[in-house]
Amino acid sequence: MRSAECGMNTVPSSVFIPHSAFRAPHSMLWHLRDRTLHIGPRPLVMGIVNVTPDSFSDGGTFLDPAAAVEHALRLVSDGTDILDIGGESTRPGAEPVTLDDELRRVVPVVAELAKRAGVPISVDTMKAEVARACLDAGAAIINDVSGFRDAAMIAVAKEFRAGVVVMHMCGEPATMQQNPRYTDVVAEVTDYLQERLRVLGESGIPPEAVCLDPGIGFGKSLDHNLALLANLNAVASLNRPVCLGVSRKGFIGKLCGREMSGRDAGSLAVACFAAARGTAHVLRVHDVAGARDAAVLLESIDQHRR
Ligand code: 8Y4
Repeated sequence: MRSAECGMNTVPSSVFIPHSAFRAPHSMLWHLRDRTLHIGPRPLVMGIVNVTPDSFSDGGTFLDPAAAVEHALRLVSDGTDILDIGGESTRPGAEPVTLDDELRRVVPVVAELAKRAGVPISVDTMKAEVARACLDAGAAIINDVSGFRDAAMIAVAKEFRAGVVVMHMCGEPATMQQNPRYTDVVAEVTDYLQERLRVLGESGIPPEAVCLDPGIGFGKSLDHNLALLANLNAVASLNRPVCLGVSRKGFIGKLCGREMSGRDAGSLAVACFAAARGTAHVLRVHDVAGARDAAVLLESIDQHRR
């Protein structure tokens, strides 16, 4: 079986914050073009809007732009802090989407929502041309699951001073789940994200624009996902907000024995675990209403901490 290509020889280099830190050591700022999001004790909710015909979630998938906009506005009324709009499925083995198709799907939805939603719009894309068109249409964040390894993507984000979500992925979407291997998944993911922060900084994207993401499910086995979740303080110790995407993913289905439609409770449990430890700050979810209630409750409890 082919192995996905992962760094195998990295040495742990980060100083970790304690497991028990409920509150972030200091409140963090995330610069997105003309806006600044304050990352405090309340985790931010990033609501998922898929504009794809083949997403493997049964919820939040709308090929019709009008339906996608309607769903997104529902997520806003449910209390989302950010909308994440995506037109390319990253499902293992999914057909790659052409540039024209992705532009046709995503840009009209982003343009409409940038005018009407009142929350920052994130675009889930690996293509610099899509990122540019969406930033022109008013998007504030580029969420690139390929981790800004394309210099053209970096240049676009820099030009617009966009916020960026930099995710770890081992390999490529088509093959990433074929026998992923690491020596120390936590150290390797953390070191990778630290290195991306350095490269982006040298390319003119300051750390204040960056949110980091361990890429749960992207070239990771069940044990890799659990090790990252249990030790996410390693990523949080890079002193940037951490985005966590676990919503309805396969490892929850595996452990709980649930189909896609029954995974929201488990998804929220995992997100709350990380948010309550202060190791996840942006929760990428399908069930916005649930995540928002959890975020409000976590913040209320934290305010009573002595
Ligand atoms: C059901 C629906 C089950 C969707 C699984 C999935 C992440 C991400 C994705 C993530 C960031 C997905 C675009 C995979 N996951 N972006 N995108 N972090 N930043 N699968 O974890 O949602 S797509």
